Amino acid sequence: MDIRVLKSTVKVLVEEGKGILAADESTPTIKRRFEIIGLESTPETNRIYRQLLFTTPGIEEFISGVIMFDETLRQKTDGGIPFPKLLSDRGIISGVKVDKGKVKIPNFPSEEITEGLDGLRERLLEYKAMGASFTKWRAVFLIGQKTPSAVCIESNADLMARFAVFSQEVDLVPIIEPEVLMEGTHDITKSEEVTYRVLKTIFKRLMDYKVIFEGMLLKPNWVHHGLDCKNKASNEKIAEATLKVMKEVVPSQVPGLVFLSGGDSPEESTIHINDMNRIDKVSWQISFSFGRALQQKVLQVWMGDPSRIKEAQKVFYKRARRNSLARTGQYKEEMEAENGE
Ligand code: 5MM
Repeated sequence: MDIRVLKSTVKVLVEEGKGILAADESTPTIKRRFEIIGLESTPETNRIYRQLLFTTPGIEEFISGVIMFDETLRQKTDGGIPFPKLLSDRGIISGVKVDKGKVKIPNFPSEEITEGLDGLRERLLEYKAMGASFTKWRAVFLIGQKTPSAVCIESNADLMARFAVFSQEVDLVPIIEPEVLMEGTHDITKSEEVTYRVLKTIFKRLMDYKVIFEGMLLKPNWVHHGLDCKNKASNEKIAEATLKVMKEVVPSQVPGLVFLSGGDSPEESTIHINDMNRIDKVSWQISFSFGRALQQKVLQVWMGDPSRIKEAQKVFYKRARRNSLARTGQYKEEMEAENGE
């Protein structure tokens, strides 16, 4: 392991004014996203869509890295350029989701653990040879009457720590994504308590495995009321509560927090990043690694129609730019007005 390689990758990923595009939807997830726009997901339609994103003019100003799914990392542009090469030629680094998805835990209804350690060492070497510099592993935690359970949190923490050490062993920066889901009726206080518990357990396990904090990134959820909660928290409260938990649990050596959007709207997601960057000076960079919040409007404009690719790319460029401004607290909601830039 070469810590200098890990540090230099991290430095690029959290460069000021830039964030990560999460385009690593697995086969079932991209199928669901395409269903909304009435499009069938096939390896070819998936490729055309990812090409739309990756060839958007100017995004390298705002996007430092792209997380891909295994299928995408192996795909090429119409002109035969492998996606990792296309991106690196534009100064964007490639990452890959290496977990193999979630499975139900017997005896723990509604809880899941993430799989993917079998054969991981070999896959990591292959991904690295294909041009990946970083990796990602996601685990989910559902808030309910009795969840998340200690078994769910502890087993996922252990798996994540092992994923992280295997990645660092071959100089790939691990992004650890423990997502406390927004689904549910819980209020923001419950989300704060659960997010704290989950992250505390994970960082303890990362420390046990001697994960190098300087060579990893955390991809957390924000502390947020449940989607079906009647008592909705304000954006200010969400930013404050999120920073409070992060300060309590995230070691200062971790270079950056690259937030997921978790189903919040693109605008709200940008506001949360902006607010957190305005509240306080903190030791880590506060950035984004959005899937839906960067892509939702792009899909709605594109609709699978080749004649709408340029228009969809303009939408992607604007969304990426607004998130870039949020990295330094310079985003303003007025920018959302049609001609607001
Ligand atoms: C883009 O979706 C990623 C992969 O999810 P699946 O394994 O369910 O297909 C996901 O990990 C994503 O990177 C994060 O959830 C962030 O995306 P959002 O939409 O929450 O910003």
